[in-house]
Amino acid sequence: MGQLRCIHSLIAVLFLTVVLIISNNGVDAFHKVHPHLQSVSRISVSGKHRTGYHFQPPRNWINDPNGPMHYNGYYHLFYQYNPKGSVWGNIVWAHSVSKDLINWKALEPAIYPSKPFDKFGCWSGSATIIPGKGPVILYTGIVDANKTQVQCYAVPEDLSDPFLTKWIKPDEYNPIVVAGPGVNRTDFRDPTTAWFEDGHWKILVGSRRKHRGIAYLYRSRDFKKWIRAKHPIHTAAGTGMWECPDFYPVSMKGTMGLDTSVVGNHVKHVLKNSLDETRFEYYTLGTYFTNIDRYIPDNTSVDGWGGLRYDYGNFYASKSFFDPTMNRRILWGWANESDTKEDDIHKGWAGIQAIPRTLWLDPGGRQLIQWPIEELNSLRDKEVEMSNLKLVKGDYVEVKGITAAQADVEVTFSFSSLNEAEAFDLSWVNAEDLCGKKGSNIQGGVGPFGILTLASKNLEEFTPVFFRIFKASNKHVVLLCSDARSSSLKSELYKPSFAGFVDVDLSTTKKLSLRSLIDHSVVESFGAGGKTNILSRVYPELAVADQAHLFVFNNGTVPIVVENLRSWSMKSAVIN
Ligand SMILES: *[C@@H]1O[C@H](CO)[C@@H](O)[C@H](O)[C@H]1NC(C)=O
Ligand SMILES: *[C@@H]1O[C@H](CO)[C@@H](O)[C@H](O)[C@H]1NC(C)=O
Ligand SMILES: *[C@@H]1O[C@H](CO)[C@@H](O)[C@H](O)[C@H]1NC(C)=O
Ligand SMILES: *[C@@H]1O[C@H](CO)[C@@H](O)[C@H](O)[C@H]1NC(C)=O
Ligand SMILES: *[C@H]1O[C@@H](CO)[C@H](O)[C@@H](O)[C@@H]1NC(C)=O
Repeated sequence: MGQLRCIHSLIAVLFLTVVLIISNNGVDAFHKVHPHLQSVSRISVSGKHRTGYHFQPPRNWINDPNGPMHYNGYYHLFYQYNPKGSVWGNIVWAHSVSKDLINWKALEPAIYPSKPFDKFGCWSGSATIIPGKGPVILYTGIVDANKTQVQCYAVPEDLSDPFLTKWIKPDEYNPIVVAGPGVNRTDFRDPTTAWFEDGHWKILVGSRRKHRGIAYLYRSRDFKKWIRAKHPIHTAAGTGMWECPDFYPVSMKGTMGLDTSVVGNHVKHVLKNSLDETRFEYYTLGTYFTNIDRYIPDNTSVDGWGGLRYDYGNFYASKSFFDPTMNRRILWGWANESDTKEDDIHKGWAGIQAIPRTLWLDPGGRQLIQWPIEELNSLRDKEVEMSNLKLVKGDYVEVKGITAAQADVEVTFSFSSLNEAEAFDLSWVNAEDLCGKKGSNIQGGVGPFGILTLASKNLEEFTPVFFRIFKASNKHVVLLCSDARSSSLKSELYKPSFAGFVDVDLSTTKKLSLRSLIDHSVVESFGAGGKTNILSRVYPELAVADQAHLFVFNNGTVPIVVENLRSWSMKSAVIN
């Protein structure tokens, strides 16, 4: 691990340099605003790249998941939604409910501008269930055309309505929090789920001061009058605006999730922020010192732009919640489009939510593990299996008999030796760049090996998801790539070579596993049992519907064995 930590610090230094460059340019990466397109809606929506089982509304733009919760027998998902068009704008809280987190029923928008404190927008926030009282939503209201941000609350109009369809924003105490002295009122948003500790409810609100990212802490005895703690719970220099902070405990043993209010010696805390400047999310594991209301990341957890990510692809503004019905913590994340705004207007829709993931602490204590919720398996239909298939350099073998454009595939690869692994160069700190340098067509020692998703018959188009193993001085470095560069014959798309390093010890077992959820324009992959995950958005022209194929491949010198592969055609979910 020493090696990787060293790599991480190097990354941090490099990124700091980038921050300085960016700050000189004054770039603001917040949603691109196209006023003339915000209310342009299409009569018909293009189905070509729409998803079969990833959440999306029938049309228009979506972004952040908001206020996920389980209450009174139903899961609720709210999300940022433009009811009038397929670019960002006119944002309201759309609302859907579900019994299983897979099939959803759409309701009318729950929260939309209607009060002086949210007249210019109802932005992201969270739900908290107050024991004995019911849910309260905290969200960011936009007060004026200068985008002044305040935190507001809303409560269900009728707690006996099982869907909690209507929400009201009481005039009393609203807004609950405004930016006080020294707080940047135009970068002050996204309240977290509250936790209860030492007689107080506590929340975080994301912000920044110049280039220092900040999570302010507010506390309240009654959920109405809130005061800012003397210190933020945590800040980090050079990271820019912290959007959508999420703060919660994870158990140090086992996979069970914990209620957000749990503290103690048996837990670690997670602080996640969405960094507006990179448009990626980072998290640390650490200790929450309740007596001083401070969070301190572990020394194995890099704080900031070189740190750990839930996902190394299109995945942003995520939010977790505790599901008491199955004692698990579930993570929702928004996956934006990788096509152009013109494409989005033509399609009539933009944005999906990733498959909800159960999340827990890896036994090593240095990172989280994520895995698609088990309910997803209910969509598995026809199954195809392969085992003990040897792949020598240059082999690729088709997995036939499933709907490759809408599939779930789980595969375990093994290899006999690591002796021929390529040497790792310590300057390779950025996984995405390394994948860009060493794609599936650059033959290696151990790897590249993996799967080719959304592939056309003759491989004019394909999105390879693969491992590549390198030898550093005292350990092996494993790279997982999800490379969109050959995903579509169409040019002018964003086709990144997304990648992340995988923290596994290959000295004990020479095996690596991969699961990919393939869904027309989505390839959502989980490497090594959910240690390193990558969601890619891709838009094939040929590998569409029944013209899509799935292959396993090896392009390294060392033969690879597909020990076991199971893949399923996936049924469509009933969504909205
Ligand atoms: C918005 O900011 C401008 C420039 O600082 C100021 O002149 C104007 O009064 C502000 N408007 C509101 C509604 O706060
Ligand atoms: C406050 O936020 C605005 C963006 O909304 C930004 O332009 C400005 O630089 C910030 N000020 C400070 C001191 O961070
Ligand atoms: C990291 O913290 C642990 C205790 O949590 C300590 O034992 C170890 O020495 C620290 N390592 C470094 C490099 O500071
Ligand atoms: C494997 O490498 C060869 C040689 O570079 C290349 O032609 C082929 O496309 C590669 N296979 C894949 C799946 O990238
Ligand atoms: C998703 O879209 C791509 C391509 O336009 C951008 O490069 C990303 O910054 C964007 N991601 C987010 C979180 O907005």
